[in-house]
Amino acid sequence: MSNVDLSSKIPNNVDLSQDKRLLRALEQWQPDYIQWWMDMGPSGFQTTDIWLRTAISVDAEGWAHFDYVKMPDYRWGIFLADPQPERTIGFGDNMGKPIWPQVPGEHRNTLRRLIVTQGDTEPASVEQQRMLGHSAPSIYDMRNLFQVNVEEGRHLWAMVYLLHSQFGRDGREEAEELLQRRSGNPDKPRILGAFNQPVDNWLDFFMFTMFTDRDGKYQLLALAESGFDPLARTTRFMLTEEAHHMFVGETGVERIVQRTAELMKDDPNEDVRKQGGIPLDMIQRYLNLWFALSLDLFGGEISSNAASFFADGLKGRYKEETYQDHLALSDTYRMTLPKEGRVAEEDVPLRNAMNEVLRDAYIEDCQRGVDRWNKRLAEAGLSSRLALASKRFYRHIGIYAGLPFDPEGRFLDKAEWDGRRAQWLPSDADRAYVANLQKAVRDPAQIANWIAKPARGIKGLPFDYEYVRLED
Ligand code: BYC
Ligand code: FE
Ligand code: FE
Repeated sequence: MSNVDLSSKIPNNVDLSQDKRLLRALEQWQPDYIQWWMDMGPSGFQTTDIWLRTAISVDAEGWAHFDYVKMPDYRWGIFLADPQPERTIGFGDNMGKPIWPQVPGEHRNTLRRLIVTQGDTEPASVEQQRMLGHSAPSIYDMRNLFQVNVEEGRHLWAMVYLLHSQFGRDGREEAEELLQRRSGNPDKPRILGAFNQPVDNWLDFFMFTMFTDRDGKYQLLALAESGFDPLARTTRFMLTEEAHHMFVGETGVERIVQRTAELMKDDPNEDVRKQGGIPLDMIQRYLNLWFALSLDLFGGEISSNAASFFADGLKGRYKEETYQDHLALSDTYRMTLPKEGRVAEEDVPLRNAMNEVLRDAYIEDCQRGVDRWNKRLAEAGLSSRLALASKRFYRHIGIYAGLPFDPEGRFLDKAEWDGRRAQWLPSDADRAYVANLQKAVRDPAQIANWIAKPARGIKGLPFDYEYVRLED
């Protein structure tokens, strides 16, 4: 395993102390980052002790150290997965050639754009979630929120390290701009759609970490295949942190579903609202929203950008090693394209379909999570089920963008779609209802009425452990 320097101001396993210029550049960026964190990171709780895990090594076992930390003192560091000896480019036209330890000149601009796009999502998500600490349904959940937030901050560090170490002056400028854009700000928005949407409440948050962080997983897996080795190694380590974010989302929604199921059974008319729970149809509407927003993050179904990323060996497929053919020159991918108010199947050259290939792997993974939620409903003896909407529903990017498909994927006329919108997507009334439930629970043994307790606490500790030491 490579050496992790934890004594340095910026913990790292990239020998930062050997590269004085880079170290200076990062040390200059660090106070700007902290300023951004104080301005745009979690509102409140910045002087509170929180039981957080911090990366201390990069091997699969025991990379994490758990202790009480105040968030601004979190040891944001730079960690790359260990190099794989004699690694070669695994796909595309450069297949079999040596990987690039330095950014190749001919792909410099493209790689910079990919890294900036990835990097931009990380601080964006922290900005989106900044108010949620005030309305946490339990101390356990509050701690998980902050854990996710500091790690998204570290993911920004991961991308900024690449920009500073490989892209010279324009890299440093991009790193500054990553601290200047603001989620949801019309004058200087974040780059990708979902990262400008409000995350107003904990139902949004759990759907976001279930669906949007899971997009992160798939994008990172595709970048982990990159022939640009520093990018591959950075993203491989980020993936170890991402698993926890998706755990938070998947189990968060599961616990809401479980609680809703209990309340449905407690009432002769299965009326959950009367008892202060979140009705299933409302959960479904939030699911529809965040699933559709997250599908957009994969880009257009037919994309010449994606084809060149693949051809050049910059961005691969999910688990590229499981494919036989790494050139993807002769195959096609079947898609359903909208044609004059209906849909028709068409075969698209595989390289141009790479965004869709990744999206379909993602959808399969999402379905597994939804099946788990439905198991809860079945166990409770209820017949209602949650479902993923059609990938044509409520899209803003790609071939279905702006077209009036319903959640079953049927093409409607625009007026009918508009009339039924409130059945499918959270309405103002839904938002008001959920907002009203968001009351902070500060006793570590208690939990809000609309969500079930988790089966266990963190790292072998009980649920009611004091994960956040609130000052009175
Ligand atoms: N919103 O060929 P197209 C995460 C643009 S999440 C706005 O369809 P392409 C995280 C696109 O830039 C993971 N614009 O797509 C999760 C292009 O613009 P130009 C984030 C969009 O190029 C939770 C045009 O539309 N990682 O880590 O294949 C918490 C048409 O391009 C959107 C990445 O995204 C959109 N949704 O791009 C914290 C990986 N989609 O060139 C963190 C890096 C597309 O015409 N990015 N456009 O001006 C990429 O790999 C690719 O850029 C995309 C697809 C996946 C975004
Ligand atoms: Fe991230
Ligand atoms: Fe994440």
